Amino acid sequence: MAKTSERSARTGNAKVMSRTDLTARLVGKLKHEEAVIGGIGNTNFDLWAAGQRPQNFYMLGSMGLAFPIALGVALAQPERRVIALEGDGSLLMQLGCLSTIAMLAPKNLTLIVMDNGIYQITGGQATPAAAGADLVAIARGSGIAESAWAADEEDFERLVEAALAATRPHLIAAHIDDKPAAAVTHRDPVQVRERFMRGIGVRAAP
Ligand SMILES: Cc1ncc(C[n+]2csc(CCOP(=O)(O)OP(=O)(O)O)c2C)c(N)n1
Repeated sequence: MAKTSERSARTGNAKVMSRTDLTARLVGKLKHEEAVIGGIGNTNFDLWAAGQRPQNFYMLGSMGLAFPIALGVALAQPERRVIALEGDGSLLMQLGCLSTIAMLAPKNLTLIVMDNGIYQITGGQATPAAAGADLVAIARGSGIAESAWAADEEDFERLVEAALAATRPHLIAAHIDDKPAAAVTHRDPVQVRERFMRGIGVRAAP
């Protein structure tokens, strides 16, 4: 497995950051009932820890579905901004979604990849990202031209602001450390679904 410093050099010397901190910075910018889809793994847990907004959907169970679910929400609700958070291992399992997103090009979709180079939640095994797969290069090659590594926290915030004002999909990748998430999502799939459906206005409150 390549050392963190080698991986950073290959991805433009992106700083290794905290997923918990970046997630809180992202959520702090959301003022318009934006939908946020958290993928399985620690992206989900840190989204939960950053505050349980009714417009958050917490994917539990299958890897690689945050971006596809977010694409569906973005197409169904073009007036709402939609953000998806995914781990590198999960995205690498579902790379085809990138070219589909590029082809459909929703104006309101932002993709964020938290790349720690490991399948952290199942024990820290190395992902192909640790061996050299560059998720930004893959996204660009899939047709998402607006794809970038966040160099540091300020750059991450700048990229998020640009993405939230954009009219085509953006992908932001961040090198993150292997610290555990700040909380664990409460596992109640029915509640997760119903709260989200009400949160995005497609289900009336009981
Ligand atoms: C289709 C599928 N394969 C395997 C698993 C087991 N599994 C759950 S989370 C996970 C690792 C996720 O890695 P990543 O997306 O990089 O997130 P991290 O754990 O690093 O936060 C694995 C292998 C699963 N849930 N679904």
